[in-house]
Amino acid sequence: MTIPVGAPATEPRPEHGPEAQTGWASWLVIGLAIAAVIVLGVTLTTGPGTQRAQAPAEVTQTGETITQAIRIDGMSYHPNRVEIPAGSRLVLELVNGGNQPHDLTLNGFTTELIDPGESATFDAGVFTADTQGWCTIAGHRAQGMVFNVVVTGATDVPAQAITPGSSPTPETNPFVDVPSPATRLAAELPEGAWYDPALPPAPTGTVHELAFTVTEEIREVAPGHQQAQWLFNGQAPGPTLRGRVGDTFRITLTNHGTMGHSIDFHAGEVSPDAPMATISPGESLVYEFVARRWGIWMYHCATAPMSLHIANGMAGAVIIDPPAGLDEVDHEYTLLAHEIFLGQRDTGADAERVNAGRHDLTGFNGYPNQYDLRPLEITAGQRVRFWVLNVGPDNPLSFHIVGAVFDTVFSEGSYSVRAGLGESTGAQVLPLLPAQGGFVEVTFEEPGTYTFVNHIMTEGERGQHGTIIVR
Ligand SMILES: [Cu+2]
Repeated sequence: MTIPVGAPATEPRPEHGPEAQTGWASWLVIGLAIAAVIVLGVTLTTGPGTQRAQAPAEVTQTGETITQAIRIDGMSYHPNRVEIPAGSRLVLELVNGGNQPHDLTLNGFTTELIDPGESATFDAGVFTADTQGWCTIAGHRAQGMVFNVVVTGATDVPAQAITPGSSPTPETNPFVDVPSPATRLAAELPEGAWYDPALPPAPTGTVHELAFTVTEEIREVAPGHQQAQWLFNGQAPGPTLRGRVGDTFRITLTNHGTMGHSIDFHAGEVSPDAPMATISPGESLVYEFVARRWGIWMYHCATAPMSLHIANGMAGAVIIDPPAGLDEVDHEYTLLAHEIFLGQRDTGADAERVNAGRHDLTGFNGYPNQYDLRPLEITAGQRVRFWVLNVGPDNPLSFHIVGAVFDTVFSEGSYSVRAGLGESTGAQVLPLLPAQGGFVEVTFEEPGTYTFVNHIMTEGERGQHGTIIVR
């Protein structure tokens, strides 16, 4: 199917909008003396930051139309550059050979969303200066998805800078004042931000049928700052799933967002091609896997750039119990560690900052310091298992509880220390790279205020820090 995009080529688009059309007509009638005034007027009404070409006096429209076939593959246009004579019109025949929807904004015009396998004819208008276009889907420009039009034969055209996809990485966040630790600890946890860390037992039954719906919504991600998040079932992290070795998980993923999304369950051992495919808005797929191995496993959106989709909230945990069950404890909690990238309200995590690995805050379960604002509460003498998963997207976690020693540590398939084996040893941290997970067990013998932190201290100070009150 071909989507016609933009004005038909037989009805040439104005180069600069209506005011510029007036400019050209006046120019022809009134002559060179007045032209300078009109050019000035066009410049003023076009405004700063526009991608439209300015009208140099030396270039007239050649009337030529250049048609170029462009294939979209991965995060690039092939070719990603075209040379055309100054004053000619460019029509692009775009074919999306990739696995997710894309578009192209160029010269002040933008295509509709082009789904995988679809094509579009795009009249990008007349060019008098070098111009850069890009895909407007979140994060794609930062990944280098740009298209350059280079004009030839223009004289005395001021070299219009081809706007790069990224500006120099700022030292401070240009979009928001990042709340300080003092501000964060004095804040109230907003309604709806609380993520209950208590982990219920696995539900009965051996087949777990679940619906996962993707939405894009504005949420408070740090005190005083709301921004777009991309969510599985309206929450970040996504729902924690639990079952036993041998159970079947059948997840129906439906995309109610505005861009392509997908899901990848690390607990599954399946060919990625079909179940992990990116689906367009409005589409669904079924992802089925048998959990053959126990532990805590990450799942996440696998649509590029994955860093941005994970940074915007698209990650969660699957917990699989061993066939013989786990040791008895009084409480089980789940803590997912992650970075937080602040950005503009409507776009969410800033793609440039994610690409540069420049996070502003960190958190457990979606919000910085949330278990300082609403601590975990247990009774002295109780034994607790903390399941911990680092969903990143990028940075390591050194999970530590101040005042406690872990007598049991399980990570990535094996116990390193285990209570009851008669060894007088223990562990002080559970270290986890992104996508690694495990659990620790600890008995809190004495009342007090304990804290759990990322012992990579600056990361703990950015929000991976919480409180356990033992009474
Ligand atoms: Cu996604």
